[in-house]
Amino acid sequence: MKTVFSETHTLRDAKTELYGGELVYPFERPSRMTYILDRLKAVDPGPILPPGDHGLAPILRIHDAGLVDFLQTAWDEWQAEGYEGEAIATCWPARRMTQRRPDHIDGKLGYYALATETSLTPGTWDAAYGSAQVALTAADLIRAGERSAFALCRPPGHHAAFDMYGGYCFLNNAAIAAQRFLDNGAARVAILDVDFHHGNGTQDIFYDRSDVLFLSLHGEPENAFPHFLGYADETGTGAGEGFTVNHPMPPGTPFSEWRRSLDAALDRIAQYAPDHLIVSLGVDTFETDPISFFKLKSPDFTTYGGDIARLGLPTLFVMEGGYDIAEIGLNTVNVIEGFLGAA
Ligand code: SP5
Ligand code: ZN
Repeated sequence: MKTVFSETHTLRDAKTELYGGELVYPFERPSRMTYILDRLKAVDPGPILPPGDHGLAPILRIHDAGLVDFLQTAWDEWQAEGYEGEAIATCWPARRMTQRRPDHIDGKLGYYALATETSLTPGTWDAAYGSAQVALTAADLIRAGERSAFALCRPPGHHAAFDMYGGYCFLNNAAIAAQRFLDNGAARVAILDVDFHHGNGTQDIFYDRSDVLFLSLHGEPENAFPHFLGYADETGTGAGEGFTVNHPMPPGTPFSEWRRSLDAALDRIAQYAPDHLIVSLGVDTFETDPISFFKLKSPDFTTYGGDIARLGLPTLFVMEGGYDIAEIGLNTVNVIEGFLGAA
């Protein structure tokens, strides 16, 4: 399996995340990639390639032009305001307020942010752009006939919605790749999101569509970020009714239970018979992840990689979360190895 990876991810190196009322060094940090690359090189499932540049057009197939423009200009506007720290949203268009977009940077931050933990920094746009290019390039490998590919994206993408960033995500790499498949002739794409967190952004983007089946296994919104989406009764709307599938699970969920949800999701994918499968691959389901509450162990990642392979579909893995950095390489590459061992 080929991996696509870009060094531009290092341009995203925020110094601050608002966590527990303090500004801490972010969980989503550049060294995550170092550990995954080290493990990839040790196991060597295939070559590691740089992305091509596919420009803004495929990004704008998924995202609001206003969001894209905002991400490109926010840092300069923030600095021009005279602020010293990183750019953090502090107010929102909350209940019974207008949804107009203000011109002031403080207003725009609140308009486009869905959470406050994700600071904007000078290199954030360039890193997010590079991450989307990684996903597009890996999607094209599948289109060219590869059975599978690994888009080693950073920053991650699945929390980014049509016109919102947050949850460490700016552009929705998996959604951009899905649209790429469709624009190049695919009729149906399934996105299986196994990150610990609900893929609210991906769900939002495809909620009223039947050409993308979205399925997510995640910590229940009563107890886990993003808290305001991911309930089992969210099933799609209009033409998309029945094409969103959520499997929320409670604190302490072990692999045996998690795998039951995976089996149900895989059955639904098989019934849908997509041309391509995209896996939003977060390994924050690991038992010692610092911000999550599932109890998967390292060998479980190998097991479920095999489960996914037995669908027999052309499969694009897109990296999302995972914050137990010491084990992120092992757990991530275990999924890849498990897939290849059963493919
Ligand atoms: C891509 C991805 O995995 N994004 C996750 C973003 C989560 N951000 C908010 C985290 C809040 C964590 N609260 C955990 C409480 C543990 N005591
Ligand atoms: Zn996550």
